[in-house]
Amino acid sequence: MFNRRNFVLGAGAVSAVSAAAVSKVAMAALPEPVLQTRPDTMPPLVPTSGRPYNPVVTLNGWTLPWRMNQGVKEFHLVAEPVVRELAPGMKAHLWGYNGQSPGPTIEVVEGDRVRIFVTNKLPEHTSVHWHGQRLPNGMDGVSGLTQPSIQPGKTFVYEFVARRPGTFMYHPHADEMVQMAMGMMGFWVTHPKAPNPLISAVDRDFCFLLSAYDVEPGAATPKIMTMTDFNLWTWNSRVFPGIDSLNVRLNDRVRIRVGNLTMTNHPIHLHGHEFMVTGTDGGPVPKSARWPEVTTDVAVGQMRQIDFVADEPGDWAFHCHKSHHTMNAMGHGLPTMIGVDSRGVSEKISKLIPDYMSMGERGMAEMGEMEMPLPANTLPMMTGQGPFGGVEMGGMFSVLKVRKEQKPGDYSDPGWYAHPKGEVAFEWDGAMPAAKRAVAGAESRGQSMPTSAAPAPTELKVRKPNSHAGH
Ligand SMILES: [Cu+2]
Repeated sequence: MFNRRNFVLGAGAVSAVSAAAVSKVAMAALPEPVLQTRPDTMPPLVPTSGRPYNPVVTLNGWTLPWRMNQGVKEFHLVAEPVVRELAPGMKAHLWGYNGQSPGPTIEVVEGDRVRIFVTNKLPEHTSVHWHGQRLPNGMDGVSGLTQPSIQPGKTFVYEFVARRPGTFMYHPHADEMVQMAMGMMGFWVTHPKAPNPLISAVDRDFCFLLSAYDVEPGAATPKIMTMTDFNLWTWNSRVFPGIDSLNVRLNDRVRIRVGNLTMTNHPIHLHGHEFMVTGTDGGPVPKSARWPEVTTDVAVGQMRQIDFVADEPGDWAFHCHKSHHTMNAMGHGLPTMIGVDSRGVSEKISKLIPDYMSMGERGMAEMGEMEMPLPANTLPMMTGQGPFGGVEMGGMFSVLKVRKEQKPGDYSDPGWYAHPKGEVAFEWDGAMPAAKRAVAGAESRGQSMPTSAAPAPTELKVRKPNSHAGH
């Protein structure tokens, strides 16, 4: 059983400011800022004050504890530079909130009066926009338009009633391109105060934000002027294999909430199950407007809430379907080498450079198999070891682990799925019949109309994949 105290103590790395600072902060009537230094998925923060609700689990993240002050939920966000581990082997110098990028998830209940103190420890001004919320115009956080920006060293107060339940996010509305490229964002969930016909109860409720960075191999700070050509595609500022799996119990009703703060859309795809999009940042989707999907596109600035029953045991891939978003940096600028005969070239170059390898002749999978020398603080482009070998992924990829044995409330990783006998694809070792080829000369075959003049015969000469010689 987790309560707030257990959460704070049990998490270990959650650190409040020192005792001396606490008393100073208390005198100033500010809630003490709670910081998180680890990138692990923290257990759900079960509420111990205010209306009860079923808390969310933030993938590789955590929920911000609050202080109840005369019926108002008070939170303290600190905008500051942070060091975020994107995956073991790579740390990025980002901007975030309370020690991490993304910032902590804020969870409240419909009808709650919420007061958020925002302290700016960045080198430039900022503001916080509460994406999707109904609130007084002056609390909307658009610097210059609805408030003066929060200067470095200053603390601003936002206060409003969380009027509608749903899935929201927060992010700066000041020097936005830079501050979001640096990782400033966080999740917000407003739980319904009473049973809502369009918001069904679930057993597990996960959330994460999509963000993208452009970090040169070997560097640690994102390039802030990048507009579209990002090279690290993250879920909550983590990339595969650094993204935790989503671990559930067989037949759990599962909800996953996704918000997109990158500069492109992401078709989020789940294997083995169909889901319904049950909500957006605009609210719950009417039942008549829901249909089953296995992929849902999350456009820029959008949020999607998907619901499904996890009734198929196994390790199910869950990822963005843009294949270059399931890769890490290093992928750019390499020519396509499939089918190119570079045997002689490799030999000649390796006389001069003994370690030379020509890459990509048989596809790119070999890049996942081989340990190429990389600059320090750089992740392999495609990596990850599964129970059957290399997974050859990066970026926006994780695994939904559905297990009969997973205990209610247990979010720990159960390890790899033990497949029932005879349920794994296997190599055919019987006879191979000769392939039947199409008859040449039938000019209308495979097209709707005959060509007016017979095309000149052409043949593309491609060297077939053969041995791995030379690698
Ligand atoms: Cu994507």
